[in-house]
Amino acid sequence: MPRHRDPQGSDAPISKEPTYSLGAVARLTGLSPHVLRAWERRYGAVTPLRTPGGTRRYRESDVARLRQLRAAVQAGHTIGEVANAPAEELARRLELSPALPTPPIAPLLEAIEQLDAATTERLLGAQLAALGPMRFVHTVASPLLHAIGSRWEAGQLCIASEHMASSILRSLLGGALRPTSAALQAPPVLFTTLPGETHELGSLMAAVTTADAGGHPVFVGGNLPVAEIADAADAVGAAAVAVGVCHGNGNDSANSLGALRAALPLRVKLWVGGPGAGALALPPQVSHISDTGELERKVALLVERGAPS
Ligand code: B12
Repeated sequence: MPRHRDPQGSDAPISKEPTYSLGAVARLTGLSPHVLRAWERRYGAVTPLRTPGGTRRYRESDVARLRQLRAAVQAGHTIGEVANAPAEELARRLELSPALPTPPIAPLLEAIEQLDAATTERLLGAQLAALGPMRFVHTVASPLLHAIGSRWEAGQLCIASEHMASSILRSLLGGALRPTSAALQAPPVLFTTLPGETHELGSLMAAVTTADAGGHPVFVGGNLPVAEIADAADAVGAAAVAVGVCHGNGNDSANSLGALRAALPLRVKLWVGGPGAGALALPPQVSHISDTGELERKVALLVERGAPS
């Protein structure tokens, strides 16, 4: 059971589920601590738990509601209108709100097909600067890679085009990983892929998500032997190792994960994510992270505790 130390005395657990501090919720929702307190006090938007010393502790349901409220406000509603709306009504209002425009990927695909590296780099760089790393990952890089995959599979795009685009994305996303000085204080999370898995961009994108959530990702590239991963985790003092499985190779991936789990001290968490992860028979003490939200929550807990637990 997680124990949350109350700075004013008691360290008794106040909830069976994980709970988050004000600072962690600010990072998870993008709302400042000031706004979080104001929405609670003035509008009763959420009512966090309190430790015996009075410190706020937010449940996952509070975080989910605050994210929904933030999205509603961004879509043009006032907080007063939506603060006490039931979740279904909020979801309906959000469905009716005009979505943020998605940048077109057609010009990018054209440049990639023509092996025009300068234009590809310029277009991608401009979108990264305009959207920020997270929106860039979800609205540009990810759909672009999936489109490249489909075209390649259909024989419409050559391997050189794919390699060129992958290499440009790798360097742009690598630049987005530069940690802030605050993030450097957080326990490192090592990102890589298992031996034989050359798809490393998904893992790099998960590392970008971790940086955005206030964590301290260390991306070491993919296709690493198990002993190398364990040594790298030791060298950087990783609190968690996050492995991306894309193509996967069934039993081999599961066996490598088992060997990696055995090679890491138990205090180091082992996380696995990516499109091929769900189908693997996971060894004990290996957690499947199914989506970005779950990764962000795990990172927030890690940052808050400051050390592996
Ligand atoms: C680029 C690419 C390559 C590049 C990779 C370059 C690089 N440096 O990474 C290269 C050329 C090396 C390559 C090789 C191959 N590829 Co390839 N490749 C792709 C492509 C186009 C993009 C993959 C990618 O980067 N996706 C990145 C993002 C967009 O997706 P994602 O992985 O799902 O990641 C997201 C989440 O899942 C999550 N996530 C990912 N990892 C992690 C980890 C953690 C811890 C967490 C929490 C979350 C998380 O975060 C990401 C962002 O949201 C895909 C097409 C596709 N549909 O994805 C094919 C694709 C994956 N490749 C495919 C194939 C078949 C191959 C080859 C076998 C081809 C061959 N015959 O040699 C080899 C496999 C080599 C090997 N053993 O690994 C198939 C896989 C089919 C399957 N299901 O098995 C695909 C789907 C293409 C297709 N449509 O057929 N490939």
